Amino acid sequence: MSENYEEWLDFAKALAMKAGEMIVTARENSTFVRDYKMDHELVTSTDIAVDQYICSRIVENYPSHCILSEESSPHMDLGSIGDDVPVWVIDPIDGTVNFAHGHHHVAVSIGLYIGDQRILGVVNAPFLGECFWALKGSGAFCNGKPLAVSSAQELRNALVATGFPYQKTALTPIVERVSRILHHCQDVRRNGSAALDLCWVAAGRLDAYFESVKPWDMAAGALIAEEAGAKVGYYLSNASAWPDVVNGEGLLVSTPQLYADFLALIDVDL
Ligand code: 2AM
Ligand code: CA
Repeated sequence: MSENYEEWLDFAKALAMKAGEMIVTARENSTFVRDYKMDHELVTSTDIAVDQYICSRIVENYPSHCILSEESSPHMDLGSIGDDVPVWVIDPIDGTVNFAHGHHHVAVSIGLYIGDQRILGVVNAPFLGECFWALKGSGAFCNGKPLAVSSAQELRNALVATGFPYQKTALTPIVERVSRILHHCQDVRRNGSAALDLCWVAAGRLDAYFESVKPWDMAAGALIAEEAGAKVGYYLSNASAWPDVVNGEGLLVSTPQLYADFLALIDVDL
């Protein structure tokens, strides 16, 4: 393991903690304003402020690294980046709808990959007082305690999370899959933060999670789930424009025991 990895992880944890404080303060003082990206996707002034804080600190400390960020560089051409260049993948607020509505399921997500390897992930949930992290090959943790996926063996006992896109035209096949899950599994949760759904699979609080999400929603959480023993794969085989290491399209993450059965349940032509 590169000795830089530990240093980068500590740096990412410090950023995520400070960003978490900014988020809590903004909501306590109601000092944020709402706006809409592409007409329908909620973004607040706190998303932008936290993004600026995180990105400026990365540029300051690691000027040779690249940044893919939901708010400031979502169209970064990842194909042109060398295989040995560290790429930070940032979602300043994952769960913006929850943030704006006064819910607690909100997280800062910071991932880092090099080439085709996920190196580290930090997901801090400031209202819940939980900071999740993982380093490739070293396990996954929540507030310092090691994480492990659940031992659920059967679909009928599985608690499953998913999410619904802002794009209403994409809803029908998801609703059909949710209906199949409701018939065969214990229940469904829609918590509103993909990063936290992945961490909750890692913590054994959820048994499976599936959704189509963007790189910044999953870069950190996918490693955290993987390091806790989850299987990370796909229920859709659509060609993606994103490199595999940050491809969240048709993402399926579950305990290894449930993966094949769960995939068979939702892998239907819709
Ligand atoms: P965001 O808060 O950064 O926008 C949950 O389904 C995940 O998808 C979240 O990580 C959220 O990220 C994003 N998302 C996409 N569509 C959403 C919607 N309609 N409501 C809430 N979150 C949505
Ligand atoms: Ca976001």
